[in-house]
Amino acid sequence: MTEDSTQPGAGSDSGSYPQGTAPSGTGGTVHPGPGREGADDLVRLVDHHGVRHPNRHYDALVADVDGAALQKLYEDMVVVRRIDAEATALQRQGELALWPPLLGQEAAQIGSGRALRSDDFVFSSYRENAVAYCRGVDLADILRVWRGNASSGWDPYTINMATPQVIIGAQTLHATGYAMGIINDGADSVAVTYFGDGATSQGDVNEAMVFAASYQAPVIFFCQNNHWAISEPVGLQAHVPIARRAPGFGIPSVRVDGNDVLACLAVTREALARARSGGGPTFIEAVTYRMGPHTTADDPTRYRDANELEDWAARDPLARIATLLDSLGLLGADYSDAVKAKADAVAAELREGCLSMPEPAPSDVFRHVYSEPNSWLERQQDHYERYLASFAPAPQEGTR
Ligand SMILES: Cc1ncc(C[n+]2csc(CCOP(=O)(O)OP(=O)(O)O)c2C)c(N)n1
Ligand SMILES: [Mg+2]
Repeated sequence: MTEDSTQPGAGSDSGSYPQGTAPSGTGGTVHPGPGREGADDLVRLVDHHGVRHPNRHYDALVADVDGAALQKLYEDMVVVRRIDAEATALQRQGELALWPPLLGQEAAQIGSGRALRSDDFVFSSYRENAVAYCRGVDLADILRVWRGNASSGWDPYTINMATPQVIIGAQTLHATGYAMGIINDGADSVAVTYFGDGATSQGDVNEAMVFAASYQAPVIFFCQNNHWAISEPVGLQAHVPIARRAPGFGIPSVRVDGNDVLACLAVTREALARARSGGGPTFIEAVTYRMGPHTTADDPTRYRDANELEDWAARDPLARIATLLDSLGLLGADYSDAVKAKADAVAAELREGCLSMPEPAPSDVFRHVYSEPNSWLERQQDHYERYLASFAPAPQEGTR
């Protein structure tokens, strides 16, 4: 695949949409911004050959990203890929019930996640484990739910990130409501909500955009278009690029190469600055690809072409930054060894945290339903405990 074929209007970026409706023209963005030829153009600062392209508008937003900062972004991506691989292995070994891999989406999540301030608040789906990493989550906490150990992984206020939402798109409403609260508080923090291409078909997401625009709420809608909603390709539900929908709600939008960590950082910083200064919401469509299965319970070979995966593997988000670092003389053996050692250490910590998680008592399931005592629930708990006790071995003759 040539670089040209990844440009909008050609190749598989546009191939996701039905023939004849490929991205083109200038109609997709309320504020196209200087440096972008048309509203549907992908913002891309580092191409998949690892070549850094100057950009009149977005360069200023990442001017502080020197070699060391680029190395840090690369390290983050290597580490979260390792976390993802380790969690997948834990699931395959029977230690987790399920795992939703993020393989291929590291740049979208690290680029956006590293743009945030600690007082911003994230509302995500189940796949944003790299964003949780950026927020400083305790590693074992990202596995707790998937191990069936707790109904929720962490206290949202410790890292200013709500626990993962599995009801598709619901978190966009939570983020918008939170952002309306930020206005009432007179604060300059921002709510950021992550969701997938499939989620944009949900009423919740559309309702959230209506409210966000009406109240000019400081919220970022960060859509990771990974091309699939389980087995449904994005082209089925989106006959034009998803980013084009937002201006219809009065929300400026931007399409970014979701496999370019630097571009994702730049567009998120721009959206954050807009929100902090009273400019309201922004919709970001990060065009990326889910290289793994939907979850470990899914088999994508049943519904997608192996060639598609091959095309996207050539645009791997980590490989392009590795190539860029190498061309800058910043991918030496010492640095590479240190990154690998860090990823191994994080993976070991994750595994240890998973295996050493205390098993909850079966009746703990009743503990966090209501904050106040509830007689109905107490009766159910009592019934359940007596039921469990019925499995206790009967006392043997002569042992009384
Ligand atoms: C309201 C609702 N409807 C359906 C589902 C079942 N479901 C789980 S994941 C998923 C696909 C979501 O696709 P997308 O939004 O693109 O996110 P991705 O999984 O690709 O990150 C669906 C339909 C659900 N969890 N919630
Ligand atoms: Mg998707």
